Amino acid sequence: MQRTSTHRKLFTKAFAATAALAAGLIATSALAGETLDKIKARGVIKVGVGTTPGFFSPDSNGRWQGFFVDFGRAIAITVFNDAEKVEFTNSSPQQRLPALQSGEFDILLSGVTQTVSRAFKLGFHFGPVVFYDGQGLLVRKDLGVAKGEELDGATIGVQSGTTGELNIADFFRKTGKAFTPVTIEETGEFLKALDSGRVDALTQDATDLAAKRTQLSKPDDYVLLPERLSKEPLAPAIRAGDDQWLEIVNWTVYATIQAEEFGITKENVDTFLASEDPAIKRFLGVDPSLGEAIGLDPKFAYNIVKTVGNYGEIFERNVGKGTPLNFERGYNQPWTAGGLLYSPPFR
Ligand SMILES: N[C@@H](CCC(=O)N[C@@H](CS)C(=O)NCC(=O)O)C(=O)O
Repeated sequence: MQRTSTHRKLFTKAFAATAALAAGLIATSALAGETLDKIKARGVIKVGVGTTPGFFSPDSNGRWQGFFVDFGRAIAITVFNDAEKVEFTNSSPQQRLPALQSGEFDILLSGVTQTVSRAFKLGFHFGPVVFYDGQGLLVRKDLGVAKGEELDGATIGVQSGTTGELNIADFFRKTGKAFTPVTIEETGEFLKALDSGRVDALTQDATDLAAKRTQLSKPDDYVLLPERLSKEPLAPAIRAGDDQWLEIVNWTVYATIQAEEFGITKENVDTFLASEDPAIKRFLGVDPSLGEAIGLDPKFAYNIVKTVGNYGEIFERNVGKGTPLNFERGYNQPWTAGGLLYSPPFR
Protein backbone atom coordinates (compact mmCIF):
# COMPACT_ATOMS: atom_id res chain seq x y z
CA MET A 1 0.00 0.00 0.00
CA GLN A 2 2.76 2.33 1.16
CA ARG A 3 4.81 1.49 -1.92
CA THR A 4 1.89 1.97 -4.27
CA SER A 5 1.09 5.38 -2.86
CA THR A 6 4.74 6.52 -3.05
CA HIS A 7 4.90 5.24 -6.57
CA ARG A 8 1.75 7.13 -7.45
CA LYS A 9 3.13 10.32 -5.93
CA LEU A 10 6.31 10.00 -7.95
CA PHE A 11 4.32 9.32 -11.09
CA THR A 12 2.11 12.36 -10.45
CA LYS A 13 5.19 14.53 -9.97
CA ALA A 14 6.81 13.24 -13.15
CA PHE A 15 3.58 13.78 -15.08
CA ALA A 16 3.24 17.34 -13.75
CA ALA A 17 6.83 18.09 -14.80
CA THR A 18 6.26 16.69 -18.30
CA ALA A 19 3.00 18.59 -18.64
CA ALA A 20 4.69 21.84 -17.60
CA LEU A 21 7.42 21.23 -20.15
CA ALA A 22 4.86 20.47 -22.86
CA ALA A 23 2.90 23.63 -21.99
CA GLY A 24 6.10 25.63 -22.31
CA LEU A 25 6.85 24.11 -25.69
CA ILE A 26 3.38 24.80 -27.00
CA ALA A 27 3.41 28.37 -25.72
CA THR A 28 6.79 28.93 -27.40
CA SER A 29 5.78 27.31 -30.65
CA ALA A 30 2.69 29.54 -30.69
CA LEU A 31 5.19 32.14 -31.79
CA ALA A 32 7.31 29.80 -33.87
CA GLY A 33 4.92 28.04 -36.31
CA GLU A 34 6.03 28.54 -39.89
CA THR A 35 2.61 29.50 -41.22
CA LEU A 36 1.91 31.88 -38.37
CA ASP A 37 5.32 33.51 -38.80
CA LYS A 38 4.59 34.10 -42.47
CA ILE A 39 1.13 35.44 -41.72
CA LYS A 40 2.47 37.80 -39.07
CA ALA A 41 5.23 39.07 -41.34
CA ARG A 42 2.73 39.61 -44.15
CA GLY A 43 0.10 41.14 -41.86
CA VAL A 44 -2.77 39.24 -43.45
CA ILE A 45 -4.15 35.68 -43.70
CA LYS A 46 -4.63 34.34 -47.23
CA VAL A 47 -7.78 32.28 -47.62
CA GLY A 48 -8.96 30.31 -50.66
CA VAL A 49 -12.74 30.30 -51.13
CA GLY A 50 -15.42 29.30 -53.63
CA THR A 51 -18.20 31.51 -54.97
CA THR A 52 -21.58 30.48 -53.64
CA PRO A 53 -24.07 32.99 -52.23
CA GLY A 54 -24.47 32.49 -48.48
CA PHE A 55 -21.18 30.64 -48.16
CA PHE A 56 -18.69 32.96 -49.86
CA SER A 57 -19.44 35.76 -52.26
CA PRO A 58 -18.37 39.36 -52.68
CA ASP A 59 -21.12 41.95 -52.07
CA SER A 60 -21.73 44.97 -54.31
CA ASN A 61 -18.76 46.72 -52.69
CA GLY A 62 -16.47 43.76 -53.34
CA ARG A 63 -16.42 42.82 -49.65
CA TRP A 64 -16.56 39.05 -49.12
CA GLN A 65 -19.54 37.76 -47.15
CA GLY A 66 -20.75 34.34 -46.08
CA PHE A 67 -20.66 31.45 -43.67
CA PHE A 68 -17.09 30.34 -44.45
CA VAL A 69 -15.91 33.94 -44.78
CA ASP A 70 -17.01 34.58 -41.18
CA PHE A 71 -14.78 31.73 -39.99
CA GLY A 72 -11.91 33.39 -41.88
CA ARG A 73 -12.62 36.64 -40.03
CA ALA A 74 -12.78 34.73 -36.73
CA ILE A 75 -9.30 33.27 -37.39
CA ALA A 76 -8.02 36.77 -38.15
CA ILE A 77 -9.35 37.83 -34.75
CA THR A 78 -7.50 34.98 -33.01
CA VAL A 79 -4.26 35.92 -34.78
CA PHE A 80 -4.45 39.70 -34.99
CA ASN A 81 -7.53 40.70 -32.98
CA ASP A 82 -8.59 42.32 -36.25
CA ALA A 83 -11.30 40.75 -38.42
CA GLU A 84 -10.08 42.68 -41.46
CA LYS A 85 -6.59 41.20 -41.66
CA VAL A 86 -7.71 38.45 -43.99
CA GLU A 87 -7.77 38.29 -47.77
CA PHE A 88 -10.20 36.03 -49.65
CA THR A 89 -9.46 34.74 -53.16
CA ASN A 90 -11.63 32.52 -55.32
CA SER A 91 -9.98 29.41 -56.63
CA SER A 92 -11.61 26.49 -58.45
CA PRO A 93 -11.97 23.10 -56.71
CA GLN A 94 -9.35 21.76 -59.16
CA GLN A 95 -6.81 24.49 -58.40
CA ARG A 96 -7.25 25.16 -54.73
CA LEU A 97 -5.58 22.18 -53.05
CA PRO A 98 -2.40 22.51 -55.17
CA ALA A 99 -2.49 26.27 -54.48
CA LEU A 100 -2.68 25.61 -50.74
CA GLN A 101 0.19 23.12 -51.03
CA SER A 102 2.39 25.61 -52.86
CA GLY A 103 1.84 28.31 -50.23
CA GLU A 104 -0.48 30.55 -52.23
CA PHE A 105 -3.01 30.17 -49.41
CA ASP A 106 -2.62 29.68 -45.66
CA ILE A 107 -5.96 27.95 -45.46
CA LEU A 108 -8.92 26.87 -47.57
CA LEU A 109 -12.38 27.74 -46.30
CA SER A 110 -14.06 26.63 -49.48
CA GLY A 111 -16.28 23.70 -48.56
CA VAL A 112 -13.46 21.15 -48.70
CA THR A 113 -14.50 17.65 -47.65
CA GLN A 114 -12.22 15.94 -45.15
CA THR A 115 -11.12 12.60 -46.61
CA VAL A 116 -8.42 10.09 -45.77
CA SER A 117 -6.60 10.43 -49.10
CA ARG A 118 -6.46 14.20 -48.81
CA ALA A 119 -4.82 13.64 -45.41
CA PHE A 120 -2.36 10.84 -46.24
CA LYS A 121 -1.80 11.03 -50.00
CA LEU A 122 -2.07 14.76 -50.53
CA GLY A 123 -0.71 15.98 -47.19
CA PHE A 124 -3.42 18.15 -45.71
CA HIS A 125 -4.71 18.62 -42.19
CA PHE A 126 -8.27 19.51 -41.39
CA GLY A 127 -9.70 21.66 -38.65
CA PRO A 128 -13.08 20.86 -37.09
CA VAL A 129 -15.98 20.21 -39.43
CA VAL A 130 -17.84 23.50 -39.79
CA PHE A 131 -20.64 22.16 -41.97
CA TYR A 132 -22.02 18.62 -42.25
CA ASP A 133 -23.16 18.28 -45.84
CA GLY A 134 -23.92 15.48 -48.29
CA GLN A 135 -23.80 15.14 -52.06
CA GLY A 136 -27.01 15.97 -53.90
CA LEU A 137 -28.46 15.91 -57.40
CA LEU A 138 -30.01 18.98 -58.99
CA VAL A 139 -32.25 17.72 -61.77
CA ARG A 140 -34.39 19.17 -64.56
CA LYS A 141 -37.97 18.88 -63.30
CA ASP A 142 -39.37 17.76 -66.64
CA LEU A 143 -37.38 14.52 -66.37
CA GLY A 144 -39.88 13.51 -63.69
CA VAL A 145 -37.16 11.81 -61.64
CA ALA A 146 -37.60 11.25 -57.89
CA LYS A 147 -34.46 9.24 -57.09
CA GLY A 148 -30.88 9.15 -58.32
CA GLU A 149 -31.31 5.61 -59.64
CA GLU A 150 -33.91 6.83 -62.11
CA LEU A 151 -31.24 8.94 -63.81
CA ASP A 152 -30.21 5.80 -65.75
CA GLY A 153 -28.63 6.94 -69.01
CA ALA A 154 -28.59 10.63 -67.99
CA THR A 155 -25.86 13.16 -68.66
CA ILE A 156 -24.61 14.60 -65.37
CA GLY A 157 -22.36 17.62 -64.81
CA VAL A 158 -19.61 17.24 -62.21
CA GLN A 159 -16.97 19.72 -61.12
CA SER A 160 -13.42 18.49 -61.62
CA GLY A 161 -11.27 17.91 -58.56
CA THR A 162 -14.24 17.40 -56.24
CA THR A 163 -15.31 14.43 -54.17
CA GLY A 164 -18.54 14.67 -56.18
CA GLU A 165 -16.69 13.58 -59.29
CA LEU A 166 -15.62 10.35 -57.52
CA ASN A 167 -18.85 9.74 -55.59
CA ILE A 168 -21.12 9.86 -58.61
CA ALA A 169 -19.04 7.20 -60.36
CA ASP A 170 -19.29 5.03 -57.20
CA PHE A 171 -23.03 5.61 -57.05
CA PHE A 172 -23.68 4.41 -60.59
CA ARG A 173 -21.29 1.49 -60.16
CA LYS A 174 -23.18 0.47 -57.03
CA THR A 175 -26.63 0.79 -58.59
CA GLY A 176 -25.54 -0.90 -61.84
CA LYS A 177 -26.95 1.95 -63.95
CA ALA A 178 -25.22 3.99 -66.63
CA PHE A 179 -24.55 7.72 -66.87
CA THR A 180 -22.44 10.07 -68.91
CA PRO A 181 -20.32 12.44 -66.83
CA VAL A 182 -19.53 15.90 -68.16
CA THR A 183 -16.56 17.16 -66.19
CA ILE A 184 -16.28 20.92 -65.87
CA GLU A 185 -13.70 22.96 -63.99
CA GLU A 186 -15.10 26.47 -64.00
CA THR A 187 -18.11 27.22 -61.77
CA GLY A 188 -19.86 29.51 -64.26
CA GLU A 189 -19.62 26.82 -66.94
CA PHE A 190 -20.86 24.20 -64.48
CA LEU A 191 -24.07 26.18 -63.94
CA LYS A 192 -24.40 27.05 -67.61
CA ALA A 193 -24.28 23.36 -68.53
CA LEU A 194 -27.58 22.82 -66.73
CA ASP A 195 -29.14 26.11 -67.84
CA SER A 196 -28.36 25.41 -71.49
CA GLY A 197 -29.60 21.80 -71.43
CA ARG A 198 -26.14 20.37 -72.09
CA VAL A 199 -26.62 18.15 -69.02
CA ASP A 200 -29.73 16.70 -67.37
CA ALA A 201 -28.48 17.17 -63.84
CA LEU A 202 -25.63 18.52 -61.73
CA THR A 203 -24.09 16.74 -58.78
CA GLN A 204 -22.18 18.49 -56.00
CA ASP A 205 -22.52 19.21 -52.25
CA ALA A 206 -26.26 19.60 -51.71
CA THR A 207 -26.03 22.98 -50.00
CA ASP A 208 -23.91 24.28 -52.85
CA LEU A 209 -26.51 23.07 -55.36
CA ALA A 210 -29.33 24.65 -53.33
CA ALA A 211 -27.47 27.96 -53.36
CA LYS A 212 -26.46 27.75 -57.00
CA ARG A 213 -30.01 26.83 -58.06
CA THR A 214 -30.97 30.41 -57.18
CA GLN A 215 -28.50 31.61 -59.83
CA LEU A 216 -30.10 29.65 -62.70
CA SER A 217 -32.23 31.63 -65.15
CA LYS A 218 -35.36 29.61 -64.22
CA PRO A 219 -34.74 28.08 -60.77
CA ASP A 220 -38.26 26.60 -60.63
CA ASP A 221 -37.49 24.35 -63.61
CA TYR A 222 -35.07 22.39 -61.41
CA VAL A 223 -35.42 20.29 -58.28
CA LEU A 224 -32.85 19.26 -55.69
CA LEU A 225 -33.61 15.59 -54.97
CA PRO A 226 -33.91 14.78 -51.23
CA GLU A 227 -31.46 11.86 -51.53
CA ARG A 228 -27.84 12.30 -50.35
CA LEU A 229 -25.20 10.18 -52.07
CA SER A 230 -22.39 10.68 -49.55
CA LYS A 231 -21.13 12.25 -46.36
CA GLU A 232 -19.45 15.59 -47.04
CA PRO A 233 -17.98 16.93 -43.81
CA LEU A 234 -16.73 20.37 -44.84
CA ALA A 235 -13.72 21.52 -42.85
CA PRO A 236 -10.94 24.13 -42.97
CA ALA A 237 -7.93 22.65 -44.82
CA ILE A 238 -4.29 23.53 -44.17
CA ARG A 239 -0.92 22.06 -45.16
CA ALA A 240 0.06 19.13 -42.97
CA GLY A 241 2.97 19.61 -40.59
CA ASP A 242 2.16 22.87 -38.84
CA ASP A 243 0.52 21.83 -35.59
CA GLN A 244 0.49 25.33 -34.20
CA TRP A 245 -1.47 26.74 -37.12
CA LEU A 246 -3.83 23.78 -36.93
CA GLU A 247 -4.51 24.44 -33.24
CA ILE A 248 -5.24 28.09 -33.92
CA VAL A 249 -7.80 27.05 -36.53
CA ASN A 250 -9.21 24.32 -34.27
CA TRP A 251 -9.77 26.50 -31.24
CA THR A 252 -11.14 29.39 -33.26
CA VAL A 253 -13.87 27.14 -34.61
CA TYR A 254 -14.41 25.56 -31.18
CA ALA A 255 -14.81 29.03 -29.65
CA THR A 256 -17.83 29.69 -31.89
CA ILE A 257 -19.31 26.27 -31.05
CA GLN A 258 -18.65 26.54 -27.31
CA ALA A 259 -20.12 30.05 -27.20
CA GLU A 260 -23.38 28.74 -28.64
CA GLU A 261 -23.43 25.90 -26.11
CA PHE A 262 -22.96 28.43 -23.28
CA GLY A 263 -25.72 30.63 -24.76
CA ILE A 264 -23.22 33.45 -25.30
CA THR A 265 -24.04 35.69 -28.26
CA LYS A 266 -22.69 38.82 -29.89
CA GLU A 267 -25.40 40.82 -28.11
CA ASN A 268 -25.15 39.34 -24.61
CA VAL A 269 -21.43 38.49 -24.36
CA ASP A 270 -20.67 41.48 -22.11
CA THR A 271 -23.22 40.39 -19.53
CA PHE A 272 -21.32 37.08 -19.24
CA LEU A 273 -18.17 38.94 -18.18
CA ALA A 274 -19.67 39.10 -14.68
CA SER A 275 -20.39 35.36 -14.57
CA GLU A 276 -19.11 33.44 -11.54
CA ASP A 277 -18.90 30.20 -13.56
CA PRO A 278 -15.18 29.29 -13.73
CA ALA A 279 -15.64 27.68 -17.16
CA ILE A 280 -17.13 30.89 -18.57
CA LYS A 281 -14.45 33.01 -16.87
CA ARG A 282 -11.76 30.91 -18.55
CA PHE A 283 -13.57 30.93 -21.89
CA LEU A 284 -13.97 34.71 -22.01
CA GLY A 285 -10.51 35.41 -20.57
CA VAL A 286 -11.85 37.07 -17.40
CA ASP A 287 -9.56 34.50 -15.84
CA PRO A 288 -6.52 35.06 -18.10
CA SER A 289 -4.55 31.99 -16.99
CA LEU A 290 -5.78 29.78 -19.84
CA GLY A 291 -4.91 32.19 -22.64
CA GLU A 292 -1.52 32.87 -21.10
CA ALA A 293 -0.81 29.14 -20.86
CA ILE A 294 -1.67 28.44 -24.49
CA GLY A 295 0.09 31.47 -25.92
CA LEU A 296 -3.02 33.20 -27.29
CA ASP A 297 -4.71 36.43 -26.30
CA PRO A 298 -6.76 35.38 -23.24
CA LYS A 299 -9.70 37.27 -24.74
CA PHE A 300 -9.61 35.62 -28.17
CA ALA A 301 -12.92 33.80 -27.69
CA TYR A 302 -14.55 36.96 -26.32
CA ASN A 303 -13.25 38.96 -29.28
CA ILE A 304 -14.57 36.39 -31.76
CA VAL A 305 -18.05 36.28 -30.27
CA LYS A 306 -18.20 40.07 -29.88
CA THR A 307 -17.29 40.56 -33.55
CA VAL A 308 -18.70 37.64 -35.59
CA GLY A 309 -20.99 35.94 -33.06
CA ASN A 310 -21.35 32.30 -32.07
CA TYR A 311 -21.72 29.38 -34.51
CA GLY A 312 -25.53 29.60 -34.52
CA GLU A 313 -25.41 33.31 -35.30
CA ILE A 314 -22.95 32.72 -38.14
CA PHE A 315 -25.21 29.99 -39.52
CA GLU A 316 -28.48 31.92 -39.24
CA ARG A 317 -27.08 35.18 -40.60
CA ASN A 318 -25.67 33.60 -43.75
CA VAL A 319 -27.67 30.50 -44.64
CA GLY A 320 -30.43 30.08 -42.03
CA LYS A 321 -34.07 31.06 -41.73
CA GLY A 322 -34.76 34.46 -43.18
CA THR A 323 -31.94 34.19 -45.73
CA PRO A 324 -32.60 33.22 -49.36
CA LEU A 325 -31.19 29.74 -48.60
CA ASN A 326 -33.45 29.13 -45.60
CA PHE A 327 -31.48 26.08 -44.39
CA GLU A 328 -32.49 24.04 -41.36
CA ARG A 329 -29.73 23.51 -38.80
CA GLY A 330 -29.99 19.70 -39.15
CA TYR A 331 -26.73 18.10 -38.05
CA ASN A 332 -25.23 21.58 -37.78
CA GLN A 333 -26.45 22.32 -34.30
CA PRO A 334 -24.91 21.69 -30.90
CA TRP A 335 -24.82 18.13 -29.57
CA THR A 336 -26.98 19.42 -26.70
CA ALA A 337 -29.73 20.07 -29.27
CA GLY A 338 -29.28 16.76 -31.12
CA GLY A 339 -26.70 17.91 -33.67
CA LEU A 340 -23.05 17.00 -34.24
CA LEU A 341 -21.32 20.19 -33.10
CA TYR A 342 -19.19 19.47 -30.06
CA SER A 343 -16.34 21.53 -28.65
CA PRO A 344 -13.71 19.95 -26.42
CA PRO A 345 -13.36 21.73 -23.06
CA PHE A 346 -11.72 25.14 -22.75
CA ARG A 347 -9.46 24.23 -19.86
N1 LIG B 1 -16.85 19.21 -50.93
C1 LIG B 1 -16.40 18.87 -52.25
C2 LIG B 1 -16.75 19.93 -53.25
C3 LIG B 1 -16.11 21.23 -52.97
C4 LIG B 1 -16.72 22.29 -53.81
O1 LIG B 1 -16.74 22.20 -55.03
N2 LIG B 1 -17.29 23.28 -53.17
C5 LIG B 1 -18.04 24.29 -53.83
C6 LIG B 1 -18.55 25.27 -52.80
S1 LIG B 1 -19.34 24.52 -51.43
C7 LIG B 1 -17.17 25.08 -54.76
O2 LIG B 1 -16.09 25.43 -54.42
N3 LIG B 1 -17.63 25.34 -55.96
C8 LIG B 1 -16.92 26.15 -56.86
C9 LIG B 1 -17.07 27.59 -56.57
O3 LIG B 1 -17.91 27.93 -55.72
O4 LIG B 1 -16.39 28.39 -57.18
C10 LIG B 1 -14.91 18.61 -52.25
O5 LIG B 1 -14.26 18.87 -51.25
O6 LIG B 1 -14.39 18.11 -53.26
